[in-house]
Amino acid sequence: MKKPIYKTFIVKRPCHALIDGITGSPELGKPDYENAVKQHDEYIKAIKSLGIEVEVLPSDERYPDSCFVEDPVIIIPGELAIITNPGAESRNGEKAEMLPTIQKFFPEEKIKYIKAPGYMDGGDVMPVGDTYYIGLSDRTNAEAIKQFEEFVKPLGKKVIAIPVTQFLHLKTGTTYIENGNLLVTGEFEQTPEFQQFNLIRVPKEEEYGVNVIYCNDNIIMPAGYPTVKKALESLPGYKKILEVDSSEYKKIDGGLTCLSVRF
Ligand code: CIR
Repeated sequence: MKKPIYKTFIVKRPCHALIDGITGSPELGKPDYENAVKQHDEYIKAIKSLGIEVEVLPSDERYPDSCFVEDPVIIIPGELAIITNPGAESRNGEKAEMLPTIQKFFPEEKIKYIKAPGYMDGGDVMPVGDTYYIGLSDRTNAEAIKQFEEFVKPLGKKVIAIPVTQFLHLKTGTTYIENGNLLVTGEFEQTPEFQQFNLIRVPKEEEYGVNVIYCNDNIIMPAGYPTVKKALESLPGYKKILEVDSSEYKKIDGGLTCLSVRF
């Protein structure tokens, strides 16, 4: 299976309102804004150290969760950009703010739009070669998956819907790191469609560590997940495993993939 080659990541600076981002884990407390900015700086530094161009968008106080740029757009590299229709009301306006940036990279005929009653977050979309696994979650519905399939089928891509019940998004509980390796935790350890992969099972106490970024034979993972780190280090085929502290984002259910659009 051909591996993707990444050249550009889009990120967006966290805003002060980030402390009021949507969260399913209020017991972790509110994010510390200053520290979140510092962690974002480190995130950008790690990406740049891999030779990737980073397009850094300014913060937007109107949208507390807008640094999670993965959700309002999905890029099918070299083919299309799909502007999603984010499933959380307070985030839906982020799609219009993302559009001018996407228009810098794609002509209008290559930009598609998920439309109501379809709604989708990019955090639910996991590409594996020409197959797109898409989480059927609180943020992504069957109608949106149908629209997505209509956009990508003519390009020879396949879409498989995966029910998500324990996590915010599909990629909150599983990420694909190429070479047939899939990190999984919770319900995704049992998902029939995933049994064909080399499953790297992440224990419950380290479940946040399942969300890692694959980038050109390197991996960026959250700091503080030793079992995940050890498992990744034992796999052949990876050059660097970089750790980035994303603890402030964890407090509002954001992982490392959520903080960038990669293509
Ligand atoms: C939200 O609930 O929408 C944000 N607090 C977290 C979004 C995380 N995004 C992602 O997993 N792709």
